[in-house]
Order: sequence, then C-alpha cells, then structure tokens
Amino acid sequence: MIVAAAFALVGCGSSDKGSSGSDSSKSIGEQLNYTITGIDPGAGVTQAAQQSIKDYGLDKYNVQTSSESTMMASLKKAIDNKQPIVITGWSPHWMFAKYDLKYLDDPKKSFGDAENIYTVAHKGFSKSHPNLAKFFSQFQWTDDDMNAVMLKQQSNDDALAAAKDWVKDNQDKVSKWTKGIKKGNGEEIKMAYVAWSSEVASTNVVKAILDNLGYKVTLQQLDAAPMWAAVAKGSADVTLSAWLPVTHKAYYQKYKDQVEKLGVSLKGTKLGLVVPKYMKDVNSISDLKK
Ligand code: PBE
Repeated sequence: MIVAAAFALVGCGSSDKGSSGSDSSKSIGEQLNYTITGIDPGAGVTQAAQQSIKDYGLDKYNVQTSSESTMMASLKKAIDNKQPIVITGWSPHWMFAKYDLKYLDDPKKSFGDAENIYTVAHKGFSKSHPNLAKFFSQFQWTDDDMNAVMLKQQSNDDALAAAKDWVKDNQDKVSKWTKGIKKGNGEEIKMAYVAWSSEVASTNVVKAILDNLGYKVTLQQLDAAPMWAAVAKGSADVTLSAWLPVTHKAYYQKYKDQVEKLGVSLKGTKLGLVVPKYMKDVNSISDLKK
C-alpha cells in the first residue's frame, strides 16, 4: 500500500509520449533507481561522479561501482530496452561511435575541464633509459587514432593483435614516434595500466611498437591505486594511464616525488555523466533532480 501511495505522489503530470520503454509517470530519479552506473572505485571519474552528487544536490543518488565492462553491459541492456540510464563516461571512448549518446552539461564543473593523458615513469627512468624516454616523449596521438584502435579491440578479443594490426597499417605515424630511437636488444620494460578501453588501446599499441623495435615489453594490468603505487615503487617502469591534472590528482600528489612525466600521449580528454540521446528531457546534471 505504501508503495502505491508513493507512486501516486510522484506521478506529477510528466508527458508520456509512449516512445520509451520506461515508465514516465515516475520521476527521472525513480526511473533511474537513483543510480549512476559507474566503473571501478579507484577511477577518477568515479570520484568526480560522487562529487557531482554533492555539487548538484542529488541527495538520493548513488554511484554504483563495478568495472568498465560491466557498465558497458548495463548501457547496452538499457539501450536495447530503450530505458533511461546514466553512466560515467569519458572521451576518447568507443561508446560514442557505437551508440547515440550525449554528455550532460556540467556548469558546476564537477568533472573538471579538458585535460591530457600523461606518460609517467618511475623517477630516474629518463636517466637510466634515455632512448626509451625519448620515444615516450615523442609518442603523441589523437582521438581518431585511439578510437580506431579501440574499435578494432571491440571486434577482436585479442587486444594486442588488434593493436599490432593498427601499427602495421599506420607506419607513417609510427615512424615519427620512433624517429631517432635506437633499436633494442631484448631489454625488458614493464608497463602498468588499468583495464579502461582508452588505456588498453594506448598500452598495447606502444607494446607492439617497442616489441617491433627489439625491446621486450611486459604488461601488468592493475587497478588505478596499485598501478600508481607500482610506478612509484619502480615495480613497473612506465604507465600511459595518467589523466592529469584533475582526474588522477590525488594519486599524483601522493607520488609526485617518486615519479616523472615523460610526455603527453593525448591532448584534450573529457569526463562526464553520459546518457542515451533518447533521454530528451535530461540535458544537464541538474535535470536528474526533476
Ligand atoms: N577513465 C579512463 C580514468 C582515466 C582514464 C576516465 C576511466 C579515470 O577516471 O580515472
């Protein structure tokens, strides 16, 4: 009985055009179960989503943490059923090529401004590995490049094979990154990364390039916090997963004396809450309150 009464109270004249699979007699919060569907707890975007709940007074909402693959499965399911969903999104990401999505406006900047993806190494790396440090300082690609690799990796379960394919077809770009770099002699280098699509793409592309050059790159997949710790301790040499200055600010602050930046691999990233375009009445984070 209580449930029926609660539903009656919020059924406040929203216009149901009957076009979506959701019950639009409910508020948007109720339709979403007051849930922002998120990724791993250690991701910067998870913290930013929690911050947006505070900034916009979305009191009843929760960020449901899981992993990127679980979040993407929830997104697919919602879209298949034309149901409302809010996820923690970022660019570059293949989700925007696959689905019709939009970022919610964020006038309070809970998700910060555009930033860059940095290449970060254990302190001293550029002294001990000047040749590789030069390569990493030269490795900078674009959204389009990364998107192409991510899409290949969507249709090929073998992330490294997909990266190798892209490398083979983009030798013009690769030759700029490897210009003046000496060939390796089987020297080992350990790269740590987080299983986010963007980082799976960059890390495997760099492995493919450096392996071709005669180095032996081993990859270690970790959560964000242990990844930063591994680079700081030196149990990993390099990561391409550092989003700065905002997203990984807390990690960088913690370890800045133990790490060094080798370069920027990609400029102009974005984070935010993302919804399917069919959620026509929701355009700004504050609309989630309605
Ligand atoms: N991401 C992808 C990461 C950085 C790279 C946006 C999910 C994060 O939020 O920490």
